[in-house]
Amino acid sequence: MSAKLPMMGHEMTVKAHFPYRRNVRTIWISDVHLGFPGCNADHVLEFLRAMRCETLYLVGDIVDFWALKKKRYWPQAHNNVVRSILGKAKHGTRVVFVPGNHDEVMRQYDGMTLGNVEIVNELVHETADGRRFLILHGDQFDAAVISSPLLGLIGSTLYDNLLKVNRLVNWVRARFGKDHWSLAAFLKQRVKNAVKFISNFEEAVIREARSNKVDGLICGHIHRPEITVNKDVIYLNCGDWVESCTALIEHHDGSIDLIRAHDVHEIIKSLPPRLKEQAA
Ligand SMILES: [Mn+2]
Repeated sequence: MSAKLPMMGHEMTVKAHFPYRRNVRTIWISDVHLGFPGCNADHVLEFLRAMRCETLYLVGDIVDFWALKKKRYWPQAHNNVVRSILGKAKHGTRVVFVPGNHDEVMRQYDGMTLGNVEIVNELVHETADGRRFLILHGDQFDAAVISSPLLGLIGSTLYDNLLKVNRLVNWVRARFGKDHWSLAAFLKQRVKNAVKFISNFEEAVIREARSNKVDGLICGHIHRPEITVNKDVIYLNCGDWVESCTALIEHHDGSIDLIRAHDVHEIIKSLPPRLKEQAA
């Protein structure tokens, strides 16, 4: 299992004389889970405002209809994320929504364009350097990994409770000046079955990419950001906005990186006041 996370190299360096708005060719985000209390909507918003792209792919589980069904929860910050996305769609960004299992109600609108947002269940993206990547949410591979107990955990009450405990731990840690720590990520890394689940998932992804004769596959679903080069196919996972707060970006030369919202936040924080305003 690769732990390679090429986070933020030189590409996010901000020149002080340059207004902060990062221009990239493509952005992929997934598993935002709007409507779920664990969603870090403020980070999503800050990230979306700091970035500009030609194409924005929403790779599923953007709105968490499962959570909304359990409890109606929709704060202003969640509205703002929707507005920001629709605003981009209105002002020239191609926005493509690839529904996930938590927003699978949208899958029936496959092929439609609603309010400038294209809804497509799966599609191929071609990078600037001519590589082809299949994009889908990733729950399609659940059948291949059905033996895993972790699978049932994602979206369950136990998982929600784990995240609640995690938030409490981080509240305490923040008071003592400690860094953010992800309990769920910690558990996922350590539980043997979880590791097996993730490797099974990756194997399923790689098989699918091969059978589609594409250079790689981009998905979300398992809340684990990843870029793994696997001989003939590349596996890319956007991560999520409940724990990792990550996105995939394609630069204008066609190269793809994972970036962390945390790093975007640190850059914005360090900007002079005038630039900070522009970044907001
Ligand atoms: Mn999902």
